[in-house]
Amino acid sequence: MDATGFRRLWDQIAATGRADSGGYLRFSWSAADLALREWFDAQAAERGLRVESDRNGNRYAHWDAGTGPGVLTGSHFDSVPHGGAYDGPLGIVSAFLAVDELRASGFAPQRPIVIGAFTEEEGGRFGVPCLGSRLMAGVVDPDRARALTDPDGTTLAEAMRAAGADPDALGPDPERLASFAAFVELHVEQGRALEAPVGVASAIWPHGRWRMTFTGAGDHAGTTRIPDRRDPMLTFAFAVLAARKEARLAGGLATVGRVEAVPNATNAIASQVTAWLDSRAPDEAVLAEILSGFTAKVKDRAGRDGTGFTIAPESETPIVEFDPGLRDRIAALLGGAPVLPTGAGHDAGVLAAHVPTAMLFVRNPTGVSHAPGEGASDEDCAAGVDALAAVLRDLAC
Ligand code: HGY
Ligand code: MN
Ligand code: MN
Ligand code: MN
Repeated sequence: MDATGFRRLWDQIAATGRADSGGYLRFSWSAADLALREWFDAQAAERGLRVESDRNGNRYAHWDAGTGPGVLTGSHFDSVPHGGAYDGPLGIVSAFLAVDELRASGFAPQRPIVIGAFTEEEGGRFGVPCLGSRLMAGVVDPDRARALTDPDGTTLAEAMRAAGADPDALGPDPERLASFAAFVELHVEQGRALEAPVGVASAIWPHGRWRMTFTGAGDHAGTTRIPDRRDPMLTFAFAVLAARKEARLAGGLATVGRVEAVPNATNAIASQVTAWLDSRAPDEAVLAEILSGFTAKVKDRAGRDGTGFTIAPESETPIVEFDPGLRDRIAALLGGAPVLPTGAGHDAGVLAAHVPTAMLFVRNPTGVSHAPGEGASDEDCAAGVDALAAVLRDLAC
């Protein structure tokens, strides 16, 4: 694969869902998502691949060859709000190019090769990450999923119906899982940890997201004396600082990147603040230490502020250690590619509990992700395609 060939296909979707910020607004079941699905179908048709959707809205392009369970590769199209171009789509574009490379070499797979596009991986619209793969794996309740709402109050069920999909079909899909012999997800690296063009994932850090609700007494900003206030924004501000401090002390990560205030008025003391905590750590013990220290300190502060504080998990992912045999086989196949963990969640982290799974990382020179500055060079992306083709060849013969 050469960089020009990668760029040619990459540029076909570069403008889809891009905002003035340079980031992407690719939310599941939105117009941008439907356009990307159409692009996916057109790419599949160009290659004579059989396209289908599963009951959970994940899409597949099948290279029907050989017999038995297939080798799945792919990733997701959706982004966080104003996210980067590569997180997700790189794995899908690379999969099509890897199939091209295998076919151009005359390779005849002994088992099917399937390109997959998972829906709502980021949880950027409906709040639960890896929703499509989690529904397939039976780890998210379909009724809960159907009722999930986006920031405008639209439910997943309504969004799917508007897109011509059937939300009543949502549910576990063990047959689909059993149809995969392995899953390899290629993904842009999202830290600053990969010095070589391509790396292999060893693990996904345990991580989760928690919904926090701070309650107090709404009142007038100009007439309410300080001692008379029960201001949830104050406890919220303390919580943001406490999250950072607990994480730093424990050796993990904690982020508060999303907040909603009621009534969200400049001249009114808030009556309620809702915010989300994202925390991740190298192991479960550190993550538990962050959460317990944080929760205790914020509860204590709420008591002193006269406000209410509740925290509830929205999604939690235990540590994922990828199949060491597959991991080492791939690293060796790629000439001793670096092996490294990631703090980012992926559909591969969900499927790893059901299917032998591996991840390939493509170098991200800025290390920036979930922001417009996310990037990867065409040369490294082309190297990623070559690596993916080599891995698919190895697994499908
Ligand atoms: O949030 C994550 O770790 C992933 O990008 N969904
Ligand atoms: Mn992401
Ligand atoms: Mn991703
Ligand atoms: Mn007034």
